[in-house]
Amino acid sequence: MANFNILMPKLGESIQEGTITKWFVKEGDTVEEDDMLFEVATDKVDSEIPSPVDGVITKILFLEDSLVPVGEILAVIKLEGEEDEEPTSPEEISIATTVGSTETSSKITESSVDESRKLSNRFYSPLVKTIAKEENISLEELETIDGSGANGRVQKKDILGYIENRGIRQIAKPQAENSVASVIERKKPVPVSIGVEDKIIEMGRVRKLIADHMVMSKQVSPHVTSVVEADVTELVLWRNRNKVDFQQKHGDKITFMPIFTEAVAAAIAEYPLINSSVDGDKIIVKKDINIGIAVAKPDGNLIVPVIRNAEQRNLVGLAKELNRLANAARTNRLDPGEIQGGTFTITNFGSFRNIIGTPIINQPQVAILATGSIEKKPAVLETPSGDVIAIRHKMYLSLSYDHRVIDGALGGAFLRRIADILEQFDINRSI
Ligand code: CO6
Repeated sequence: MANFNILMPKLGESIQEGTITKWFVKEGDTVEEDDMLFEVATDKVDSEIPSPVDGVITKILFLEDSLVPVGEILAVIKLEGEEDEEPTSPEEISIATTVGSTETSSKITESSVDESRKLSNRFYSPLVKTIAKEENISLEELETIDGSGANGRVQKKDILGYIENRGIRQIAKPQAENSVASVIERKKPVPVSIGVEDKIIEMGRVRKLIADHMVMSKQVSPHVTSVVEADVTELVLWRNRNKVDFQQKHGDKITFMPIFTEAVAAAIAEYPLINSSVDGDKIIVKKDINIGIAVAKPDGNLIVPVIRNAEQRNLVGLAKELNRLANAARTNRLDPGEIQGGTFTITNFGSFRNIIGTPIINQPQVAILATGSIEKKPAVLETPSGDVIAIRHKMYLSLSYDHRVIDGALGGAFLRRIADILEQFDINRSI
């Protein structure tokens, strides 16, 4: 019988697994090409996956809430118009769907029944296969290892590195019980008494993810926070002067966020260690400056889309990308890849007029900047004719950083540099 295997799609460059949050079909259903089959969630983004073929669903292999590695077979569709043959027929067709691009790549492989659990058709050298066998690493597990060779090929050093860290890794078991909720066990350290009139709200999937990520971050990184004040009067006056013209000329609004982002990218270029991650005993200093922006969603959740290569964009480019990502985040239209790969995060709680906060690091990054509300304040100014008190626009910037790798001197100097860049904003800058 000719079958299409529906595989867990690769939803982003570094995504290795996804949770099936909903099946739109059941065994025995007839589907047409582009009919929705299931919804898959990776981190905080949900994607609906359509059928690439016409046919009948003959098998569904995972229940809802299963966490499944990329490339695993999720369901089998008997192709429309195909007659039943002997069950041992060797022909098998598998399809790999790439979501987030316009391309859908399909691959037709001839394989024996034994090989029908072959996953993504990655090539493994005999040496890698031997090591995997000796170490009891299954094919499914092998598929989760990042390969550093050409086209993501797993090399000897990749599998050896994986084995070294294996003890501390959470391997996704293709079982229904391995839901996101159980990947990190939510502990109940303090018993809670519930009164009859108290309201119980079940945490949604995204809320649980945020909760787990926050706890994990505090456990992984010793956080410290430094705070500086910046006089951003010139910058505020420049925006007041150019707000309307900027929108007319570029078709996008200009807020303070793109200016904060530009200042952060410039400061990171001077203090590259801020743009790093900790990997065991190694510090990985990232080349690209990919700045995550915390966006508050209307449903009360928080998501962090990433402005890639922020250092290469000008103010107009930053404003456009920020507005695009913030809108996509608020309307649930982000691609999974758009929340991946951040190397530093900015959270702007000035949006709701808070002035100082101590943000939690977005792992595996090592620092996060919080920008407070810009407020008018009386301030002492030094002038040639003596000190005067003037009304100035001021804000607090707070930086939480990972004390494993960033000490106070570096964190403080980096933070002060951001403030200095903002204070030196050229009021005559053209738009
Ligand atoms: N000061 C003064 N005015 C501000 C500021 C600050 N810091 N931030 C925004 N605004 C103004 C902004 O210029 C807009 O003014 P108009 O153009 O004159 O209308 C207005 O407020 C609305 O700005 P908006 O928020 O729509 O756009 P912005 O580009 O500034 O920010 C965003 C985009 C996606 C960052 C923002 O919409 C958002 O979601 N912010 C909340 C992020 C958040 O919830 N972070 C978590 C905070 S909790 O970190 C936390 C430490 C703990 C407490």
